[in-house]
Amino acid sequence: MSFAARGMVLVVVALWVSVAKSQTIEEALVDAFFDALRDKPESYLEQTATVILGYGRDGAIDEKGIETMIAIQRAKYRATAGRRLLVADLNNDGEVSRAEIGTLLPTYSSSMRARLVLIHRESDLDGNGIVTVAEQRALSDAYALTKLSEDKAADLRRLMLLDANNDGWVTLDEAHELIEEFREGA
Ligand SMILES: [Ca+2]
Ligand SMILES: [Ca+2]
Ligand SMILES: [Ca+2]
Repeated sequence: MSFAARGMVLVVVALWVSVAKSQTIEEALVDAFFDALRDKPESYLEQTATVILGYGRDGAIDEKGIETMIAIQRAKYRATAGRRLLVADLNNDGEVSRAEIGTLLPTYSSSMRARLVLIHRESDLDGNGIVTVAEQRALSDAYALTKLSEDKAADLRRLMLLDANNDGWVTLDEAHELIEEFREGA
């Protein structure tokens, strides 16, 4: 076998191993999801109801609805994080300078002063004293991802596993029936 052909075989094997591995991880996570469902059926039923009532349509939720929910919640967290700093954007140019922070500080209580200074410092990624729109967005995004992490998002997406009749929609009845089955089986 030529060197190139051997290289190709290695790549194919490596890809196969990584695909097999990722499937195993996803399978393990699916198992964990159903274990959690068995452990805390009420809490899952409540979570599913919240998702369906908040972001579903006609008493059901689909994949798109779950994605919308994730996007809306992350946007809210970004807005919360952004507000903390944008209150100091006194000249409304979208950026927050150290001078603007300095002007605002005396109007704040001592604990709030410390918070504002720390947020500004943390957000000023290149340390030039000005938090630009891009820096602000990066920090807000990071905050949103700590509040609604990829793991948590994956957990929400797994609610689609409750779609017993496989029509692409999870109804509260489906969630309820499945949880009842678990309860009887327990
Ligand atoms: Ca400004
Ligand atoms: Ca900066
Ligand atoms: Ca269904």
